[in-house]
Amino acid sequence: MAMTPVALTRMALVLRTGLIGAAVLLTGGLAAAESYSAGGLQIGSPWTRATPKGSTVSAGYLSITNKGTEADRLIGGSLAPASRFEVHTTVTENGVARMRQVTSLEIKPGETVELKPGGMHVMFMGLKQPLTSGQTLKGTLVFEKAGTVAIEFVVQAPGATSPAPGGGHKHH
Ligand SMILES: [Cu+2]
Repeated sequence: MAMTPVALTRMALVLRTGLIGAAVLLTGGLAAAESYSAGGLQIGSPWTRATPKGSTVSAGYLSITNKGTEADRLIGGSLAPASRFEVHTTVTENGVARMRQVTSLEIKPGETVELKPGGMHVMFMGLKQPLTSGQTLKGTLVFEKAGTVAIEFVVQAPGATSPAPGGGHKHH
């Protein structure tokens, strides 16, 4: 077998979670942003921010590209240390930005939906432990058609605005 130990570990992880069709593509480097595919969906660079002391919530960001021919919807997910996971949008009312929970987020064929600071995001609530920069946390995304996809969120610094430390942006 020509597989590296890293590839074997990744494979074991996918097998252990019992998920078929969630291929993990390594982009190289420790705690680097990764991309995942499930059916026609491609999920890029899931990340979140370290939590300040005493805080039990954090937001998660990623991109979802639909390379398939049917629309799909993000309907939920999980993060290991969080007791609740919600899909949120940000709306501005009277000049004040507020987060609002939505039941699902549609990704049309050929479309890329970016979950990023100031816009759509996923919300982790009831964190049982603080999130620390450099951590990689197991989680899932649940789609109406593609089902449950195992992913990992990379924890960036509290003020981070992108998944790449230092502001660099990796193109695929
Ligand atoms: Cu939120």
